[in-house]
Amino acid sequence: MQIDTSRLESLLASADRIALVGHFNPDGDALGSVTAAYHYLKDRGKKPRIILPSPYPENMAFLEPDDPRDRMLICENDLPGARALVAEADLVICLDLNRLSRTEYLEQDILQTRASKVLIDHHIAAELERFDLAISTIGVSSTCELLFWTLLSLPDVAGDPGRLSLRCAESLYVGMMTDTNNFANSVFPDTFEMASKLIARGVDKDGLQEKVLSCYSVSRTRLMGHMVKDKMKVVPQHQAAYMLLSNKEKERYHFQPGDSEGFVNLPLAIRTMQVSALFTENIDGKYVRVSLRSKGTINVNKFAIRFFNGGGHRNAAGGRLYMPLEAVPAYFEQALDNWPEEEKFS
Ligand SMILES: [Mn+2]
Repeated sequence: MQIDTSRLESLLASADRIALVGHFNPDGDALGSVTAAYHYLKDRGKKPRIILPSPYPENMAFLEPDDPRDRMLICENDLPGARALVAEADLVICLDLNRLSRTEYLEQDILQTRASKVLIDHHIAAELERFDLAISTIGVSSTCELLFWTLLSLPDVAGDPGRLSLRCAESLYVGMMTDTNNFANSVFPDTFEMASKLIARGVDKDGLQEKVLSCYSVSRTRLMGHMVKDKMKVVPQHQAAYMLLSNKEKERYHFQPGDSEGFVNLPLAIRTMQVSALFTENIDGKYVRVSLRSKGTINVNKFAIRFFNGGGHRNAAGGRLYMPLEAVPAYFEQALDNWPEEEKFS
């Protein structure tokens, strides 16, 4: 995949301090893309800093930059510090987010800064008009894949993955591996080509898999069992299943960020299920986080837009509900009943 990077190259050439911004509740792709960009820019002699709205899962800590002064800055721990980094930056690069509101705290800061703004993202309906440059397509597995092809297209890398540091290559691999659920979803021919090039570059695929995917605690595994056995509700007439995760349960199972990763996919392993939903009470109890998954041609992106104040991809989307967790089952089952056929299969 060739990407026109002439504009990006000129923005990078004239920038020194570069803020790399990921989304709220950062996942492997958000973390992989901000850290890969960090390593590339650092190796190029720039001063990049990573800003994340909220903490990342513990198993991703190995992605932290080695230089302690460059540790990822978490808005929820230091919002003034995050705002200062955005204000001082010559260039702001947002990765793996389609709307500035997904930074939760920094939308106004990013809009108001005089710095140039770049978006690199693979979600539907990105806010292209809010950026000076947007590298945005849904025809890739992940932001990390898009970033990989972008880096390869830059003049100094010139198509040679050997010119990316191993840390950069590892970060790219992690984001692609997690967003595709280890090559299960949204995989394109280019995705395998990327994986092949990164492995040839020296990425230890098995090591990363073990670090990132086989990393759970006993209590997380028990929570997963509890969700499937006691919480999964099946709606047979819609070939749908859903689960609710409350703050009380999170407490009982010593919940850590990232622990519910993958729960929403579990019901789709059932032959007859086409749609799955996970509803998670937010820590402050102010809203319910919605995760939606589907098989094949069923489009949960439009479902998320219409009923759940969100969006995403055809087979994976998310959103929020501003109602008590107890009210969600009735709301969700009604939404299934009212889901317009032409949107469901669009
Ligand atoms: Mn992603």
